[in-house]
Amino acid sequence: MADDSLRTALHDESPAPPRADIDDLKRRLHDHLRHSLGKGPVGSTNLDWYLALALATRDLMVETWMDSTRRAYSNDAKRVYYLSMEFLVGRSLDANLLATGSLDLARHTLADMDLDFEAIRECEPEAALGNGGLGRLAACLMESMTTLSIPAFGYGIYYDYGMFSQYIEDGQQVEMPERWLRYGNVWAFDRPDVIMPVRFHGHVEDTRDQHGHVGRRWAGGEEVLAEAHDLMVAGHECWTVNSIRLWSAQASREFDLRHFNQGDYINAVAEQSFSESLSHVLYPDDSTSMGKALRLKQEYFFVAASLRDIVRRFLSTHDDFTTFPRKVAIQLNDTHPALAVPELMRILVDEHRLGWDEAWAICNGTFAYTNHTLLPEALETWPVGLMENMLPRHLEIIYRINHQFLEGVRARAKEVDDDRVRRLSMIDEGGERRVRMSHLAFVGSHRVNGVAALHTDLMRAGIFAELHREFPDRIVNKTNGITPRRWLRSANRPLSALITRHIGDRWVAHLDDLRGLLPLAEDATFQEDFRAVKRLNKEALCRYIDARLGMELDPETLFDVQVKRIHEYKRQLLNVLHVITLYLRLKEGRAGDAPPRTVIIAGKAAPAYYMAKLIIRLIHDVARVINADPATNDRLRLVFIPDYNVSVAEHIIPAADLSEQISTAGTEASGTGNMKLALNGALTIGTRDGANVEIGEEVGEENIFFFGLPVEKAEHLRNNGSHDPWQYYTGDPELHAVLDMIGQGGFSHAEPDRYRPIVDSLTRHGDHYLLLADYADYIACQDRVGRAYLDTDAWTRMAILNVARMGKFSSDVTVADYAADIWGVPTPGWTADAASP
Ligand code: 26V
Repeated sequence: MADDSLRTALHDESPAPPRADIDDLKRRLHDHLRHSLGKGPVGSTNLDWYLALALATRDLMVETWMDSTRRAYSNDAKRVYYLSMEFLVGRSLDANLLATGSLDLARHTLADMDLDFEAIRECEPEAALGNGGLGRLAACLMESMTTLSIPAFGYGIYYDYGMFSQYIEDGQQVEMPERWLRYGNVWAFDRPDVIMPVRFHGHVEDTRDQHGHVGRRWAGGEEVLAEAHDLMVAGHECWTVNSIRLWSAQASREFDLRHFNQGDYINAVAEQSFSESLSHVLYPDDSTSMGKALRLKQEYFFVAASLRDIVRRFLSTHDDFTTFPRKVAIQLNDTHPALAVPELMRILVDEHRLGWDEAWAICNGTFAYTNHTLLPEALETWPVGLMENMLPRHLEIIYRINHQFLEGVRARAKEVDDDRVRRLSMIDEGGERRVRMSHLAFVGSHRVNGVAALHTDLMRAGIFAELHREFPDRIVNKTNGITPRRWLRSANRPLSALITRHIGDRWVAHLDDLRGLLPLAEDATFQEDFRAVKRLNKEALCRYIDARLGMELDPETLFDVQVKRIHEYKRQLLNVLHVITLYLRLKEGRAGDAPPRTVIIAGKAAPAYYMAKLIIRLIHDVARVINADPATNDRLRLVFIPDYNVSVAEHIIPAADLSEQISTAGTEASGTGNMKLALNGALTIGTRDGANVEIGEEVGEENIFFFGLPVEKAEHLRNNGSHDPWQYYTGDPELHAVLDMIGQGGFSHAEPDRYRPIVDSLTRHGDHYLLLADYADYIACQDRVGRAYLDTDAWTRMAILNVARMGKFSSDVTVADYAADIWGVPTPGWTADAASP
């Protein structure tokens, strides 16, 4: 610790606000307590105070929110619509206090009232309306669009149940539903007056208007109503407030009458709640497209309601559709909203009687599509039969889009190659016929983007190679980013304060300013302060873990962190192999002077993902054995933190020394946790995958720990038929011992075969994600990490350089690039002297 004054400064960096401001906030809190919540100060709980504070903060946002809407209307500004099945917002109190400039005032006021700010903050329910990376990216991009003063709307689903809560029982994951709306939602305005009818099933009929024009019309079937709920999103310093409009399902009146008139009241109510169940729950699996009808229904439900809303807003100030693509940009977050393409065609052609070609040009000019995964099992395809039944008109439109597209291909080609046509088609004809949603989204969009440079290259060369040949300018890269407001300024107040003390606070909106820290990387005092900050964060995490798990950890040890969804491709198992390797070395006195480590893992497994759940169980069994071993437990600990979510991430990330980004090269599209950890001063151990490659380019090869097979070699190994994992098993005594210990019940004495499936998947079933091929290099790289950590000054220097060079990964930069290259909208909040995207 540099000195006590630093410690004091870091805990509470702000001078007390004027007495009058404190008194004013107190008055507003009491006001809300009484008039909004119907409570008096006596007997009010932390939850009541949270609600009062949130309401008072919301009051400060409403004016800007309305101003922002008015401004967009009066300027006839082009609006950006971000369509996403998921928005992983997390908590909003801190972000909104920060945006409205009232964070310090709130802290001082609550302290003045003898209230516990930290405890009050923790009362906010988590808005976990997403699975992981894709949903969190949507939240970061919305925040940055707002900060850049882009008139933007998110559109999605108001799930009653977001991501499940993860409990651990007997070392195993148990899922519990989380009713996050049980105390209402301060940050959303319900709009029972904004309702959009959405049709399912029914039939298609021919029509003829009074001019004799023939057309098609979708009729009959059932109708569900979509009701709007508007979530406010504040930008930095609250110049602009945008909204995320989320839809919940309501039974339609027509439905009510029809059923209730039949006199079967009880069954009618039951059926009513059946149609409302559409928006009940988020699908918690982000790794396999299971082809469930309810999921398709959810997709169409929110797409239909959103497009109706978008078209209504456009027509309120325009007479026809000619300028539509100049006024409306719609970004499709993966293929989940890809039905927007045929839906907009249906609206234009069937409802507004535009010609097909004109409508198609409008669609293509409006849509852009972001791809987030190359894993074949996660690519969405829907059985033609399912779509025909649920969305008969859309299937017709998709057939026609496909027909015209393939005609074009044939016309452009010198000779017709049927095989090529088959590969390009929107319909997969091998086996049960299915609609390829990625082809629909690709052809319907003017831009298609990957989320990191490597991923975009792999899209061009791999899954979209044929489409790329047809449209060579369509695929572009937009490397992901993270918002520095949440992921540094708010989650890591000690580091923020230290940075601001040296370079001012402009970095919060211009992250590239962190380069101002470069000269300080060599500065002994700054290094010492930087270490003190990390130490403070590690102590805080230790308290958090002790409070939640009753486990005491040593903040002096190297905090080695892997936090993300549990998936075989992310290779948490490889991390466990390293832990066991270290354990055996320690037991056998072969660990040398390796520094003491605390390995921290957190993440959820999809409820139906057997292997992922077994890996969680293994982590717990390994942790139980090694943490209880007095021969080693002062040098090695393994901790699994349950129920990983945005708020838990905010606790863990600032305390990390080492960031594990160890996916098989070519599998992780980008990663964003990698950026969050590096921005908070963790060094990365990683493969050359996703955005790790670009992080390496920015921070310098000497400040990151790369290991493992690069994409080409990994692919070659997998594809040339010679991959023989058994060889690694028999050829490496250390690996052999580790796998035997797992496979023979060394961590599961009561059930020695418990982990056979894991060991067999590696040694006998092809080791699809190449853990054994990368094992030796990973261990060697971890040894280098251990040695580097022992040189405290050099390590600190590297960590500072990481922080200083992360400017590229601000989601402001990402958004500015989308705005210029895809949406064609100005970014008034992005000043000219900021880093150019
Ligand atoms: C896929 C599926 C498959 C169908 C069933 C439901 C469902 C729900 C979500 C997903 C999305 C998986 C894709 C995803 O989250 N990709 C992650 O996107 C991040 C943001 O671009 C990126 O950083 C991660 O590398 C990538 O895995």
